Amino acid sequence: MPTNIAIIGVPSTIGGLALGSERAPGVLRQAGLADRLRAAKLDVTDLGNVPVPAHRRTSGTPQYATTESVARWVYKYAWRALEEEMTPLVIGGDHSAAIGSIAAAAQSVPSLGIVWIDAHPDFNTPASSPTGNIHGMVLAIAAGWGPTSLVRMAGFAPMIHPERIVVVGARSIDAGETNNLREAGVRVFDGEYVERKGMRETIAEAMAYLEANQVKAVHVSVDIDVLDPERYPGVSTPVRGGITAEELLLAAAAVAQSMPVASMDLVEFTPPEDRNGATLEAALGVCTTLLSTKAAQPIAASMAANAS
Ligand SMILES: [Mn+2]
Repeated sequence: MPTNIAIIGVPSTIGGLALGSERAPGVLRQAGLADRLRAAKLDVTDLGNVPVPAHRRTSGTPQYATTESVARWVYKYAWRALEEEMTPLVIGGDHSAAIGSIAAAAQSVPSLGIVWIDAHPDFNTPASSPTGNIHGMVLAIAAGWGPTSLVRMAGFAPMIHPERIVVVGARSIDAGETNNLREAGVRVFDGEYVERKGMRETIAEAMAYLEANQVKAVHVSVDIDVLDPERYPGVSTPVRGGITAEELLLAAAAVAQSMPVASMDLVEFTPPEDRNGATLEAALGVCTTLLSTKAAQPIAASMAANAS
C-alpha cells in the first residue's frame, strides 16, 4: 500500500518573526511539492491551509491565545489525517505549528519519539526566553515545559517524554535553554557534534538512543534554518554555520531508514529571504527524501516474506 501524504499548510508567523514565512505553503505548492512527492511514488492529498486568525504581533508580547488557536487547527487536521492512515506533512509558517502536529501524533501513534532538526533547540520557557517568541519554546512545550494552555493542549502532558526526544544540528542555544535541556534530560547532538562525527554517524547514534528508550516511530520536525544561511538564506532567524542541503537529505534518509516516520513538519522557510532559490530546493528535497525513504524491513518480517 503506497504511503498517502496529507499536506497541511500553516500560513502563520504568530509564534515567530513576520518576515514572510507565512508565504511558504503557497510557494512550495507553486513549486510543485505535490508532484515531487508523487514522482517519489507517494500518494498525496492536499488538505489546504488551516484557518489563521488575522493578527498583529506586538513586539515582545507572546501571543499565547492566538498561537493556541492556530495550533489547535493544526492538531485537528493532523489528527484527522492520521486517523485516515495518512502521514501529515505540516508546512509552516513559524515553528509553533509543530505544537499541533506533535500533539496529534503523540495521541495517535504509540511509542512516538521526536527528531528535532534545527539551528535552535526551541527549548525556552516564558521565563528563560530572551525574546518572548513562542517559536523558541515549542520543543519545551512538547516535553511538558511552558504555558499550561499549550503544554496541555491535547489534554495530556507531556506530549512526548523528554527521553524520547533528540535535537540534531543546534548551534544557537541560549543559556537558560542549556539549563532547561539538561534538567529535562533531552539529548542534544549539536552542530559541533555533527561536524566532528559526521551526519551519518550522528543520526545512527541518535536513532539508537531513541530505540533504546522504546521509541518505535518518529515525528520529524525540520526547521530549515538548520542549513547554512550563507548558501541557504531563506530563513527568518539565520545563525552562522550550519549544514548543507546534502547533509540534510542524508540525515532525512538515515532517520527514515531506521524508523517509520509518522509525521513531519517543514517550518520557517521564508521565501522573501531566499535570494537564490537554494532554500526552496532544499525544502522540497528534504520533504521528498524523508517521506519516500522506507524503514528497513524488520528481520522477522522479511524472513517470513521470503519463506512464503
Ligand atoms: Mn525552530
